[in-house]
Amino acid sequence: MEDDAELFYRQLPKVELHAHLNGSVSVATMERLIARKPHLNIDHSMTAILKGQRRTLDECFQVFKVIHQLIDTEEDLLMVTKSVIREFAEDGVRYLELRSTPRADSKTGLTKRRYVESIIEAIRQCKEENVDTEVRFLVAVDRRNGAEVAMETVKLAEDYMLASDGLVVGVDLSGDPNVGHGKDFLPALQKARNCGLKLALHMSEVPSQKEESELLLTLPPDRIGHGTFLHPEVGGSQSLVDRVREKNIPLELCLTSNVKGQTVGSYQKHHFPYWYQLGHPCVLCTDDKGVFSTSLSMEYQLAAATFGLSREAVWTLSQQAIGCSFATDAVRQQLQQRWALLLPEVF
Ligand code: 6MZ
Repeated sequence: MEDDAELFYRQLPKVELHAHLNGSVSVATMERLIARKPHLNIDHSMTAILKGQRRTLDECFQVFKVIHQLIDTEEDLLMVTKSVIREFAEDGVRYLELRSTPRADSKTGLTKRRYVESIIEAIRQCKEENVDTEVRFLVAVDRRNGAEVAMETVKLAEDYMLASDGLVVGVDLSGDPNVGHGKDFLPALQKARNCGLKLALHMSEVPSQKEESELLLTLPPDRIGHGTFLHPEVGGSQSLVDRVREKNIPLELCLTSNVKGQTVGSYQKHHFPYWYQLGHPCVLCTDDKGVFSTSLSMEYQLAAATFGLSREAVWTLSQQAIGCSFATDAVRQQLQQRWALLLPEVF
């Protein structure tokens, strides 16, 4: 049974801006995938980190490898994307930006183009079926695949930005932060920016990325994923903080992901209050709701409980996220109106 607080957080209209598709697959959908591919001998403990459990970031990346084995056809992608969109909508997410790394698979005939098209098709089908959330797509560059693939990925994103009626809106830089260097991706990211794609970049997810973050800030990105080690108290620097603030670059903050992936010691030690108290735009996100066994309403509830936010403050936090999205002004306006209309239902 849902208690009053849970109901409030689920009904609260929310914006999700940092969700990796393959990390967002729920247990129920995972069951369907596992049943389709019994020969892989995969069980649930290999695809999700349950309550109370933690893994190193390295181990988290092993989990994605397992999930990728289960999702390797157009049919899988269509099914998974539709389920993820529906689950976010059921959790009260009214605007969703999904991101995913195009993969090809010679065994199943999956190509990177068909990968992107399957996701776009899923978004279209959800719209036709009146699933109550507006969805956009960011094409992800996996840093492990190097500069050349990054450039190809950006070209793909550019093609589909033009061919998707505005569904593809940007590019993400993600993948194991301990692999590769940001400088290798500057040309591709610059190209993305020049052709009108927005940039959502993982930055300072681990302590060793200080120099890389300085470099990426020259682009500058439109949003920063995590930014865990940007501020001086954790080994970042005041000049990094100053630059992020000057350019007013929103941060996508994923509490449970950071705690379970052990880049942050506990919820109390999360960098959310550092930035929030500065009045800097912060957007609560899930990162990988399937892998980290969370939901966006749970993330809001956790943030409120840990940092003592009132319901009004929580409302304002969720409303401010609209302005950090990559939606057009017209869509943002519609969302603002929806938020205002839904206000009396929540309080
Ligand atoms: C960096 C992450 C991530 O693209 O196959 N990904 N990259 N840091 C994180 N923090 C935990 N969580 C997920 O979704 C899975 C991929 O997203 C990126 C990784 O590249 C991972 O392989 P897609 O849909």
